[in-house]
Amino acid sequence: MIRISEVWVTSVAISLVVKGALGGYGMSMFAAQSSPPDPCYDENGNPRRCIPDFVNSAFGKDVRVSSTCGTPASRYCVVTEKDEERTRDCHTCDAGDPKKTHPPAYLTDLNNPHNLTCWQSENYVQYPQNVTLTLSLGKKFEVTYVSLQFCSPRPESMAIFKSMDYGKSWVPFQFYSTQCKKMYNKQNKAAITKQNEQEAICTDSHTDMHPLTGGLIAFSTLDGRPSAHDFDNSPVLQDWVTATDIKVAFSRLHTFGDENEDDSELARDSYFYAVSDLQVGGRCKCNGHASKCVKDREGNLVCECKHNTAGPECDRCKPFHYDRPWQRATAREANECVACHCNLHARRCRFNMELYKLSGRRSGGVCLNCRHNTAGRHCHYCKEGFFRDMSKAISHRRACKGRVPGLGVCWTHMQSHKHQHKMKQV
Ligand SMILES: [Ca+2]
Repeated sequence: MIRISEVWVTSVAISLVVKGALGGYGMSMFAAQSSPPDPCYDENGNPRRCIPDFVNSAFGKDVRVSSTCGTPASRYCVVTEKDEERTRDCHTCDAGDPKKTHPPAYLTDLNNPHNLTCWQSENYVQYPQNVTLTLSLGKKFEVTYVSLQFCSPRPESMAIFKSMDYGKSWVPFQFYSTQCKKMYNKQNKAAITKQNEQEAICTDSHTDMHPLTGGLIAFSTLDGRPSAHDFDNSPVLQDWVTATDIKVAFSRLHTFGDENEDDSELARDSYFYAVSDLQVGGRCKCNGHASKCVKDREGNLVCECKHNTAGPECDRCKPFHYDRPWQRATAREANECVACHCNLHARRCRFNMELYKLSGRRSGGVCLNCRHNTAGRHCHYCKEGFFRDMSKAISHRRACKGRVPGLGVCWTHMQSHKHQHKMKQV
């Protein structure tokens, strides 16, 4: 009876495993058959590094903005220049009119070059006041670039920040200013060396007031950083590109210097920030252990972890897979997590660094709560008071037997021997 139920449990377990594996690809058998092979394993089933697709992780996401025109409806004027002649065409920004609104959603909508949609700030929010755009990516990403396409002239000074803790703390990513020292206390175009790879720099590139519309600012996170070519082996740069949130702060508007003249109202209505497209290019961060990110039951974006890993970024080993320490996958090594060897007698184990080092960095798992009367690091021998039934493999649940009446062969044998001995004595 026990045997039958064991077989049944095993077959259920296998079917669950198969279902689980197929579930990763699609709901139906047909979908599973027609889907491509799992990029996290090679054709022989060996684990290999896998990474999610490169995406614009800002696309379609909400951006929190500190200032938007149109509530109430307001005038704004667009400056154009022709043959040194400057003209201003004035329009209305009205959040209540679909044709005249410039909401934050226009920052991350589909970017059609023939029909640009622009978010726009209120007029003349000038230094020391700033305008900020904050974007939550929902989880850790490895960011390759942050780019902004402007409808207005580019800012005279702006900063890009990142957060790695969902907006609790911020660190600078990059500064742009015509006056780096004065605005951000940074040297213009400081050199990046191996010693300061995780430091934001300031540049006066891309800060010209011209073009008056259509200018671009694109910050490439790894550009000019010495270890970029050896990213796999640079924890500093891996950390540098990691972000959960991106914030852009427009610090100072470019002006023609006419904002304090008699006709200053017209001039001030000409100065605002307007952006048609904000992009954050990168990959969902899964440390080389997942090929895609999916929404979990709570609607949070998480890695679909393979290689026996777990966690939102596949940043730890899944339970019972602690035979060696967690590691990020590299191009050469998948560094998959390995199950502890407990001979089917334990469900829990822990990692021991000393044992791992002693084994030549091969195995450090220690089984916990060995069952079926077994003991030892791998539940590989019988615990005190029990003896090994050599007719069964050590992984058999009855491999260890007790010396208690009615159960142990040896005991019965010994008792009968004693009995005979006693009889003889009598
Ligand atoms: Ca747009």
